[in-house]
Amino acid sequence: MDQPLSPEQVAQFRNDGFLVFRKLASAAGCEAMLEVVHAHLKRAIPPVEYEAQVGYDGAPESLDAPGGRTIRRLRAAYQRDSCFRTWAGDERILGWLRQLLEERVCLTLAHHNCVMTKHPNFGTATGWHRDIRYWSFARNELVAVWLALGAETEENGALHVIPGSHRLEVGRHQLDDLDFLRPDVAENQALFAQGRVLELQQGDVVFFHSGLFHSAGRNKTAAVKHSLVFAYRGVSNTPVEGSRSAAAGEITFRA
Ligand SMILES: O=C(O)CCC(=O)C(=O)O
Repeated sequence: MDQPLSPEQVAQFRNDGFLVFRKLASAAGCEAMLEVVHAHLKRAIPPVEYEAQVGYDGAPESLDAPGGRTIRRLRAAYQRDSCFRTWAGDERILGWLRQLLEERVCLTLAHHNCVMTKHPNFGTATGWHRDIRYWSFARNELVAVWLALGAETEENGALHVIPGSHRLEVGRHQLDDLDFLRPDVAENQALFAQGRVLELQQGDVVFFHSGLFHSAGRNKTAAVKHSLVFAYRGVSNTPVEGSRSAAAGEITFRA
């Protein structure tokens, strides 16, 4: 590990549920990854997820509807190319995750493990949610590592987070059928008011807790936004047997 997280950074993560690292990846590294991303998007190299399959509000109705084949995620990023594997195994990231999770870490191949794209026009917004909602592990203690391959701004659909919301208890009545926070519930409106946008530049990274409520808007610019996202867990935080979280396996790292 280059430099361990300071006690202040560890305390900030525990309190806020996220940490931002500026310029962690080099411009050259991001551009090399973008080259691979563009080639895979162009040929729609599987596995991919289309906007029509995400099914969020405003998404095209079917694959054959206008915009239906807009790619939302290049799945299985780890398996796609060595540039993504090298990033996923970056010693600085693993060291910091080890500090936060207080044990050796592994990367779960079942969740995130993708290049998220947000296209103009057909790229849909994502409501306020916790990643853990569809994940099944012994504990709600995973960390997503989100790398901005280009600038992420309010305009092109940057992440929004509610600081500290990984520590909140929310009632069933606050959530809709897909476990998004319901916009029509007064308690939620008070939460939304605490949301803040995480504007990122190329190479910036966000670590965020699997219980953190986050959302993202539409892309109102003319250029596609690309982010590489992996999820990590402590080795003792095993997936529930038979669940989707257990289905794809994991990558364990030395030390
Ligand atoms: O870029 C977005 O719309 C948000 C993606 C996200 O939060 C997720 O897939 O968990």
